[in-house]
Amino acid sequence: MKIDAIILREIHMPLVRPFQTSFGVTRNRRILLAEVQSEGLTGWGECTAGERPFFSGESTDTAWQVLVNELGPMIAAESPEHGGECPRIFRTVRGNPMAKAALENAIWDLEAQREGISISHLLGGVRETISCGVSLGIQSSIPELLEIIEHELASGYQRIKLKCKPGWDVEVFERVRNRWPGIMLSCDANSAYRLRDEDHLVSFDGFDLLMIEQPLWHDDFYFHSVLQKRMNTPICLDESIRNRRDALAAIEMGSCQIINIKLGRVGGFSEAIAVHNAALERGIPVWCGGMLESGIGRAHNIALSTLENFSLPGDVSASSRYWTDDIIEPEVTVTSQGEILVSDSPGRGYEVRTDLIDRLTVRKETIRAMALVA
Ligand code: OSB
Ligand code: MG
Repeated sequence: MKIDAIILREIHMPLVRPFQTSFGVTRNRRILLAEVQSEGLTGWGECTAGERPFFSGESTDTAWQVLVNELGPMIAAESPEHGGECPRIFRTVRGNPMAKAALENAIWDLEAQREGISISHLLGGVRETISCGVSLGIQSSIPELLEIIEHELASGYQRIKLKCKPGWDVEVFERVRNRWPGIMLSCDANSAYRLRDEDHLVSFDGFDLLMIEQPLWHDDFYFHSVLQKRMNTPICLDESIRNRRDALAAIEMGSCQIINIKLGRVGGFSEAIAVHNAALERGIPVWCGGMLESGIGRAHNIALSTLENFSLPGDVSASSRYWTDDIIEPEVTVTSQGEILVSDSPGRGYEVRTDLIDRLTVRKETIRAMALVA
């Protein structure tokens, strides 16, 4: 499969409403897209790095530098046949998984189109529908949060995840549980707590939470294992799990009972499948996390979520919760049962609105293989 050109773009997309986590507020996304052209086909990938290096060490700007100077030229030179070859091609570049995933996932999209099957089928997916939950940011008041939850439940979403931090936790859970005793409810701290908060975290056990996501340090396994021994609520790791070896270490140490898989955080589909399989073999359920993606990243998240062990509702939700105008057609929609119907058309299953992307683009770079001098 000859790669004719790689086109990298940065697009700016304002969120419908601000999204607040324990580490900050996002109002406007700066998203990098990778378009890979090969023999008349076009694969697309999205880089899920944040605008600032708060979720992980990557940001839109670091990813741009690494894609333009390192990873793009590597793919142009090697013209991989399969998305699964990318980790080998990228092996000399350490870290930078979100930058790597943007290109690797575009190659999987191309490969699926060449084979005439969906990315889901190429990955070995087994689901025709996926179960959806929502991740709700920190709000300025509890009544505002309750109103949002009411709306999301009425839309059909199967699970509500609340972003939390010290000062926005037990009182919130109490009010939500009083109103909705039976809903599937979880929380995500994005590393907002420390060991001195142990007794406070153990008190979360009173709210029948499906899980608590990443309560402690972003790079920790050991202290999560200590905390898990004291808590009944299952711990789910997000930030800590960068690859299959991390998943094995976390499971073996008892640091978590559930794993959140994000394509960008683990470096693309190959490693996501490896983490999925490691968890499956050890009886640990997984679900697909989100990073405020545009439609391209969303389409890839949907394909990943069709693998067997994605047995809990994920954070993959409707385009309209984030964007007035998504860059794919049709946009992602969720049924009144809280499910996304998986497209079986070749590749990512959604058309890309290149006209809209052109209007949103603020920088663009084209990379081709160096012409051989005769
Ligand atoms: O930890 O899951 C997270 C968004 C940005 C950074 C980290 C996280 C999130 C979310 C959003 O929870 C989930 C979504 O995209 O809907
Ligand atoms: Mg998380």
